[in-house]
Amino acid sequence: MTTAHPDHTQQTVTRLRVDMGELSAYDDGPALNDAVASGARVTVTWDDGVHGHFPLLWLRDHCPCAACRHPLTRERLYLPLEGISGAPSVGLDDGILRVAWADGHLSHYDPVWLYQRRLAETGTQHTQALPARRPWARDFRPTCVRHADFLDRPGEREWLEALLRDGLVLLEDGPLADEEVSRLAGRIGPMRATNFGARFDVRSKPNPNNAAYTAIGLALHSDLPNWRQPPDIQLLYCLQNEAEGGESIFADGFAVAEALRDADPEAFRVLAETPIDFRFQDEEHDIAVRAAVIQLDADGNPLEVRFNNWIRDTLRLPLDKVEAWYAAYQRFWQLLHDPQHQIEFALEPGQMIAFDNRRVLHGRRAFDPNTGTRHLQGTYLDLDLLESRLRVLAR
Ligand SMILES: O=C(O)CCC(=O)C(=O)O
Ligand SMILES: [Fe+2]
Ligand SMILES: [Zn+2]
Repeated sequence: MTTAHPDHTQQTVTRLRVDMGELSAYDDGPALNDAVASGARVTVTWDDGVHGHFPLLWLRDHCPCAACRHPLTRERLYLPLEGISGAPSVGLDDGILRVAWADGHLSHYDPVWLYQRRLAETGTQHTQALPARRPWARDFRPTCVRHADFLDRPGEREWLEALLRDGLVLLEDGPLADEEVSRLAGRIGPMRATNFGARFDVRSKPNPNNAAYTAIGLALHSDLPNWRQPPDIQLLYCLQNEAEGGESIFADGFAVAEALRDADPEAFRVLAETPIDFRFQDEEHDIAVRAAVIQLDADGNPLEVRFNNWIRDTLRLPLDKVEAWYAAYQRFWQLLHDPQHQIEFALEPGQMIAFDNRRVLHGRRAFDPNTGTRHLQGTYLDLDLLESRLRVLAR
């Protein structure tokens, strides 16, 4: 056991950094005061009084030395297939945790890196600092970022954080330029292509293969729930909106699912536990999947809402389950379309709405194409690349 030198300040720790083999920055944090090995664990104490317990196996697996992590790719080379043989000697070198293993290998660990990764006794371990999802309150209004600000790192970061937190964010004052949506999407990552192409035009078309390409009203829905992996994020960039009608409508599917759970637990259970069929067919495609309307994660929280009445396929359920399913669907439909759960506004030319297609449902009022043109350009993005972009911007 070693105790850090009493005059060991936080500045010194910041200077004496072990390269833990990651590109992400670990901000300054407390210094290490103490490290003790006992049994199969090392217990460390930081100068804010917090203790951390690290199993020896875990520490060996996370050694950042050049033999254990590739110095260029920073990927792990160490393979944790062997146990730890013999008791290591543990101490602090200038405030850095040193573990000298019985087989002669030597490891050093940055105190702040360890602090951020200390292991809870039980329960879910939080991973990395991405904005937590926040259900829409009654007075929810979308964050709006100016196009010019989005082109700068802080504005793009604000946009990404709002999108991850609220599942919806607005951009305004953009140019009325063809393909601007593709240029904006390109900052985040490659566009996610579907059977409607990588980039699609939403306007009323002569031979539509999709309700969006007509002028009819679209009730709240998610796009492409007939895919095993529906697109994560949808971008809709407004180029023209002169027609009468065509206002956009949105609802937080997760918040409304929770409202359903409160109001009618049985309806919630039915929608969460009953897979149904979704299917899209045109001349070239027949894309179908069977999945529940509300999908839950391992903790029972909503993970995805699949909701799209016009591509819901034949309801194939056991006879005794049919009525209960319709009752549950009606209940969810009514709650979603209750004005207190919706926001509605007309997109202005130069505005772009972005939303989490697996959480937030979208729709539009009918419009009259004889009164003017309505033209949106849309695309999809993967959530992984949104999160990636935010981590890169936060470095
Ligand atoms: O026309 C709109 O506002 C939305 C159309 C739509 O639902 C879509 O493009 O996915
Ligand atoms: Fe849609
Ligand atoms: Zn090593």
